[in-house]
Amino acid sequence: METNFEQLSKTVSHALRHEPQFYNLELDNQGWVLLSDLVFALNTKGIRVDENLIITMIEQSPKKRHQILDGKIRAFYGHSTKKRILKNSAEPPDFLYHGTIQSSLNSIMEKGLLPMDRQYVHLSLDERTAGVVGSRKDGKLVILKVNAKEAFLNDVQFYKEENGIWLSDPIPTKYIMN
Ligand code: HQG
Repeated sequence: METNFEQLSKTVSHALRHEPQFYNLELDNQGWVLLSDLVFALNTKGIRVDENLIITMIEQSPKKRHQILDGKIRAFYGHSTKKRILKNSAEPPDFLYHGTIQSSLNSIMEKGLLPMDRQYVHLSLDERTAGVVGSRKDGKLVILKVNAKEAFLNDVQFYKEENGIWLSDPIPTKYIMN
């Protein structure tokens, strides 16, 4: 049977970002679990995978969502677990971008950019990538320019992931340009 890699990617993200406990998994403080434990956990849920299939799924994915290192696997971003995943803080470039939709704009311009259901705000290095992120939602795309360096210099924490994605703590309105 041919593997549906998109579905497998979603399932792995579900386990590693949102509901590890559903699979009897426990993420360490950086979000890692043993790859062999993940495979075992998925098999007990009736999902027939082995380590090679997961490696192939990651390799063929157009988006870098998961990382394997030293026999462990983690999701790069997107966590919603109660226990906060630790990220490496870093000094951001002058500007970062956030793709969203028109109907969220008033709230963002009132309350700032918030992580909502996730642990961190998601930012992109360029407008094009932010456009792809924002376009996942129904509604008119809006790309916000974030005065990241200025925010950083005023104690807003930023985090750089190895796949080029930037995360941050909540961004107050004064650093957001529409
Ligand atoms: C919005 C996907 C109202 C925010 C993507 C966004 C990305 C507010 C939504 C990654 C707000 C949260 C993350 C406020 C923020 N009031 N709305 N104050 N502050 N928002 O999905 O950034 O395919 O949690 O603009 O491609 O869209 O899953 O975050 O619209 O990489 O790998 O609240 O998830 O990657 O939505 O996307 P999300 P996001 P994957």
